[in-house]
Amino acid sequence: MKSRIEEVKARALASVAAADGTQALSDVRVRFLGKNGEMTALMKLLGTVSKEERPEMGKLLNAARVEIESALAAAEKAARESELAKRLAEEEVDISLPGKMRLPGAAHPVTMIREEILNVFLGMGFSVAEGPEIETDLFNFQLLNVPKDHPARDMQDTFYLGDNLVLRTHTSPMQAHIMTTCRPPIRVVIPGRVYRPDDDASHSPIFHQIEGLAVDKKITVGDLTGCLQTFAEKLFSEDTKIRLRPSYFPFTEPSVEADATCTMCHGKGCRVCKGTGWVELLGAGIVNPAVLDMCGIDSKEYSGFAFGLGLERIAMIKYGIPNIKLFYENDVRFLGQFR
Ligand code: FA5
Repeated sequence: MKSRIEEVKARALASVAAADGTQALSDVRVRFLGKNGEMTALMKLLGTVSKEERPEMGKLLNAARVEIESALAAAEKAARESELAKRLAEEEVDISLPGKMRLPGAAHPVTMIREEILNVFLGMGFSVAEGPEIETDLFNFQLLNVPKDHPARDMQDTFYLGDNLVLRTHTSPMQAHIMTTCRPPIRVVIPGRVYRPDDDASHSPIFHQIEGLAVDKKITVGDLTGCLQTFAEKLFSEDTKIRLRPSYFPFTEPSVEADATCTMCHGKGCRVCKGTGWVELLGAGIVNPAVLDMCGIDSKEYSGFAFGLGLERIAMIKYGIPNIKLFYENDVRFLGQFR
């Protein structure tokens, strides 16, 4: 029995010494000290030893167990420490490296200017409506006093989706939608995306407009002028002035182009306004009585004004942006300036 104990102890200590890492040591622990381990088996054999020898063998067995246990504990501690040191070395963090920056998102400048403009008109008692980007020829042209084959169609030629459907060239068809479905008094602004076969530094094939429409009894050019003057003061600055120049749109009579004093030089003349002191703001006019009647509103009782502005153009004026393409390239160096 004594030699068995010595032999098992020697193998256990050799296995502890040879074990490489905490997992291997755990296996050694199970093999020698576990419930079915070799030392436990020897304990069970103690019953077969003679009464005289038993106390000595018991002592020997306990001493061997303590020795194996303490060798295991020391080896496990050393293995844990070396594994931790290895992990720390492998996972070393270089705190001098620059962090990964997450740039916060922000609204696109066209969205920002749209919200700003809509808020100005909401403050003046207008409500907001939206409508379809695919329009019938009837709403995009005919109800706006542009019959088929009329030369005025050349002003806004467009992308046709068949004989009768077009990508809307302006937000003005919404005038006809609203006047055929709502009764005066009407005060509404309509933002939306529009399409034209244009392409240069200040014209894009897809751009955004806001339409304005007011219909009531006794609406005059004075109401239109007052509304646009207030709009320009609120959007740009208190000292902004507007002026109206005669123009032509088939759906308004009279028609005007509204200019505002240049936001860069405040009317003195600079590069942005090409030395004139004025920048073109929008198209507008008194709703043509023929349009009111076609939409079912009695032109003898009611009159109205309407206007249409290009959002990109207004943003270009307000922020001094030289090229419309900058809005669509999604270059964060450009977009980040508006945050
Ligand atoms: C119209 O679209 C009329 N519907 C406006 C109107 C509404 C007049 C109601 C009377 C009553 P115009 O084609 O001028 O008008 O366009 C209006 C604005 O859209 C222009 O002042 C300009 O700022 C902008 N715009 C026109 N074409 C483009 C384009 N291709 N790219 C960017 N902006 C454009």
